[in-house]
Amino acid sequence: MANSKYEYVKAFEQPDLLLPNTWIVVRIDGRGFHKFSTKYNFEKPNDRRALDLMNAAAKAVMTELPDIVIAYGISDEYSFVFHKSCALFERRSSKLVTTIVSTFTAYYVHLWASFFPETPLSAPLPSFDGRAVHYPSVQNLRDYMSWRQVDCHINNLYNTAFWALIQIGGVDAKSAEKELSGSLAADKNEILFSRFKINYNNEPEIYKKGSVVLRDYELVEPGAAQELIDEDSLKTVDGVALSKTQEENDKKRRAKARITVQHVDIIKDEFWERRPWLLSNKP
Ligand code: DGT
Ligand code: MG
Ligand code: MG
Ligand code: MG
Ligand code: MG
Repeated sequence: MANSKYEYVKAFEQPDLLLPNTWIVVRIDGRGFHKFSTKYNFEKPNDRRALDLMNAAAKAVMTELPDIVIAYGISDEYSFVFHKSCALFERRSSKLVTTIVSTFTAYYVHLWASFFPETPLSAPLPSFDGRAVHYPSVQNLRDYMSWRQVDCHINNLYNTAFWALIQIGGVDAKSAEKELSGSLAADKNEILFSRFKINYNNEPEIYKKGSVVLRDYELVEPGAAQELIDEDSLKTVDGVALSKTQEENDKKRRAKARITVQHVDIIKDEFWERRPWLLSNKP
């Protein structure tokens, strides 16, 4: 069939393939959530409903996109990690980012009423921006994840101290800010403990560590040989083992796995050693 005379415009579309063989992180972030959190009276410094809603939306995204290996969320942001071998959408950056952003936003709005039953959403509705970054090595990827979790810790310690000074100490925001300026982590811990009897270590893990979303396979003991066998691969016909490709097994395993949200340390080696499939050469 003859092309229309208009079809040449397609040539204006620029390719935006992400580099092959690199880890892809798509990070989304709530637009203007400072204002949004005020409008909906989010509790300070942390609103459990808002975080649970973020986590539910992230779980939905991971369910719809089995290529995502792991996700990590704090505040109004979420990072979704694609394995370096991921071939989804031919690794087109805009297609990956826009799919994640719109799927996440759709679920955030759809699930809002389950988490905020008393406060219906009204315009302007929540929206999110997104970007894709690639990391060439496992070390770079882990440093990225560690960066986000350290950010979570630093912000949460500061915010916990800041709001304790205001809500319990009765000081105004300016004085609280002044008191905390230049303070070290130990100083903030001390203010919380000596002035407000708050032991920061006992604060909820979700606030201190953020939220890790992953597929829940059986944990492997650190240092143990990695042998993840799909039971179907052990099936036999007349005593002859049916060979299934590892890839098929992996796909099945991924689709079957329950997606869980955990509030754990992702900076130390232990998290990754116990879940070798996350960073293995085969996703
Ligand atoms: P942006 O991202 O440049 O469009 O602007 P914002 O306002 O979203 O700024 P951002 O993303 O740097 O900071 C997130 C804001 O969301 C921050 O002002 C605190 C607010 N927020 C997030 N989670 C909570 C929460 O659980 N409780 C409260 N009160 N505020 C929250
Ligand atoms: Mg921002
Ligand atoms: Mg934001
Ligand atoms: Mg943010
Ligand atoms: Mg289409």
